[in-house]
Amino acid sequence: MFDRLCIIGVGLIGGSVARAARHYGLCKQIVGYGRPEDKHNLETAKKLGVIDDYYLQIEPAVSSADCVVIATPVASLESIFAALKPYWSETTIYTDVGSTKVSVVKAAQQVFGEVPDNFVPAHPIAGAEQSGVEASFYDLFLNRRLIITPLENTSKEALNKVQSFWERCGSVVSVMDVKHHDSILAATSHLPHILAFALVNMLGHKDEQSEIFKYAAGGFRDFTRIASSDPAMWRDICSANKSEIIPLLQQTREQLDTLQHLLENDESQQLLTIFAYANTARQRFLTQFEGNMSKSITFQVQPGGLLQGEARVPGDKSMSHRSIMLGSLANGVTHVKGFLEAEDALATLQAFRDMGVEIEGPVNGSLTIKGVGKHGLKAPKNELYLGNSGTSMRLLSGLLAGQPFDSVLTGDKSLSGRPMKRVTGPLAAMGADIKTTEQGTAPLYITGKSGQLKGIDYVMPMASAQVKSCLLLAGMYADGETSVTEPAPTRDHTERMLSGFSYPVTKEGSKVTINANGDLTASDIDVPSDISSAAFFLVGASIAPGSDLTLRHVGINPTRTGVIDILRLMGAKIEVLNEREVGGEPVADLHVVYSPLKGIDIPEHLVPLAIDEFPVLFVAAACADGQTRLSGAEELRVKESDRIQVMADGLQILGVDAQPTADGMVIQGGSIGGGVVTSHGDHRIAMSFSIAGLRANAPITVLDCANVNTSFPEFKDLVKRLGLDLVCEEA
Ligand code: SPQ
Repeated sequence: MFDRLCIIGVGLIGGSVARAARHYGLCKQIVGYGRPEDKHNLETAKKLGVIDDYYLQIEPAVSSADCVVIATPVASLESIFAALKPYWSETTIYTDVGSTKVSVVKAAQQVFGEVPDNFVPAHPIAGAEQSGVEASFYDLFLNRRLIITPLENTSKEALNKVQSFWERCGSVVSVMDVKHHDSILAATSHLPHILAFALVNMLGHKDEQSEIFKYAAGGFRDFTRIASSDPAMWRDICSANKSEIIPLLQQTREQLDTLQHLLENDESQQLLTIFAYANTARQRFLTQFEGNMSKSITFQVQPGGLLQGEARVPGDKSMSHRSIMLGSLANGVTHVKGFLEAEDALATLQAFRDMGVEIEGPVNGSLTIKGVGKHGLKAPKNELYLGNSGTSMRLLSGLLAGQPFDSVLTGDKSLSGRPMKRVTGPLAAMGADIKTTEQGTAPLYITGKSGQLKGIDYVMPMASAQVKSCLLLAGMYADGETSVTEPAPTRDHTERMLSGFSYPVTKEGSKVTINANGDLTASDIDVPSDISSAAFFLVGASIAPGSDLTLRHVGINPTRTGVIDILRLMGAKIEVLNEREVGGEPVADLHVVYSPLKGIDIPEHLVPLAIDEFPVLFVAAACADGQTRLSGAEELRVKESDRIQVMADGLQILGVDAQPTADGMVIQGGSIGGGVVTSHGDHRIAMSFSIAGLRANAPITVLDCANVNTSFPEFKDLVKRLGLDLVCEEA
């Protein structure tokens, strides 16, 4: 990209820029510049091979450089600009790495009058505990965010080149205006540094300091890591951005006062609410932002083992979503028990918080939702990010189509590839205005059509509970009746829960009908365990000789129990015990013991009733005697991954004769071998291949398992406790 790169200030950041540029082959020659007192440091940089040469005078350093990176503390920028001014070249690109941008721009204005158009202010959000060139490393910026803050006159060419330079160093580049950068960084970087410095300063001055530090553990270390940063640098950053930081310090003080007051008055419930909110918000930050940037999780599964004991798997995902949606729209307070604390359901929860609903928890699966009524949602300030969750996006599109405000729905890579026309098509027929990409995928741009939707009589071309539920939610805001006819029964949690909240909904054969003449009355919800999560253990115990397992409090709604019927047809021994009804949904304990399985032709009418369980049923088929044939399941191709192709590919790697077809698979049962398979980021695929380990004759490595957290974060611990040798590796 460049012939000669000049780094002004070769410390941790400047040195790392140089190392990255060299590592990724972005320039031919790298020189450093520093003051005479920096000579020793520059000498070290040269010895380490970070730079090719150095200068103590600015002219020879920058002459013939086609890119100059200023990596000195922000307080020095004005004097650096002044030194550069006599040698400023039109053909060179100048950029910086300062943590505050208003001050950098002001410094440039001070020296040049107008900021030169070939200066591109930038800020890599990366750092390390140590400082100095010795601590620099080439991948400091890899998968880290980098913000460029161009001005109106910044040259497009220079901007593009700086952006491309950082992208080639592995950074994730965002562009924003200077002031916005400083207000964001004040909250996410500058304030945390001040709090860390303040805490260590306070504790350090206490008499008993040695005692305190001696017993300080991980929490102290994590919280105060950034207090090890360069004090002079942080003094300069905080001074430069004080106008943004001071109001935040005031808010922090108020928050601490609130916590102190709650402690003094033993208001533990309120305290818990604040902690739980923070816990969920941090989780969301990790999945929405950090998760996209790095973290890969691999499951290493040793062959053999059996499943024994008893367990209660987490709450039903479909019902958890719906409990938030209907609880939020109800009049009154809804208490939810058994809520699934996993990423998908938490995405729905966050979306409703973003629309002004007050929700306390979750704490151990319990939530309190302060319903705002059918017309009480508020316009979200930002797009609603729904992660990996198809249910959230499709159901919300129906609900939001008839609101008096606009909204935008986004999701992760997998969700952004899933078909949305199946909902936006019929919603458009009701008068909704929703824009998708040309491929009919998210983001969804919804223009609220309050009071303008009309009911329709829709015959669904595919058996989909999400499409049905979406239209029923839209029907609550439409003029006249909205009816949905399904080609085969699909899960009916929306209809049941609507009735539980006293909202009129009628069912005649395969047709469900709703209209706008109703209101939701808050009602407590007890979410049973998710049969889709239980399915991994039903299959695991059925295929592993010696297994004997009881799964407690599992939802056995007849629209979800296809997996039990299919496994029983294959010869599985599953008993349904203690059947009871909890909050309008049937629940039971499931007892399963090992039994040799045989291959079958899976009856098509069971397909929608077991739609999410096929990945693990394919594993059962691979262990069965004879051939298993599935057809009529083309819907599997548009789930979190193409579950037909991905499972067939993985099973073949494990030595199983698995032939994909357009709408299913043909599997010749036999033995399962070992190997490395990938889940393609699909939670159910990751868990299914892990279960295969119980009957494999060699270790199985399952790549890309982070999304297990979308539906079953406890899976790895639970399956280990029950008898599978699984190790979770994070990188
Ligand atoms: O929410 P999401 O991502 O679509 O989740 C899945 C799953 O495997 O967890 C599908 F991939 O479950 C869907 C299910 O397949 C949940 C659901 C619901 O809660 O209404 C209905 C089914 O989808 P569909 O497309 O058949 O309506």
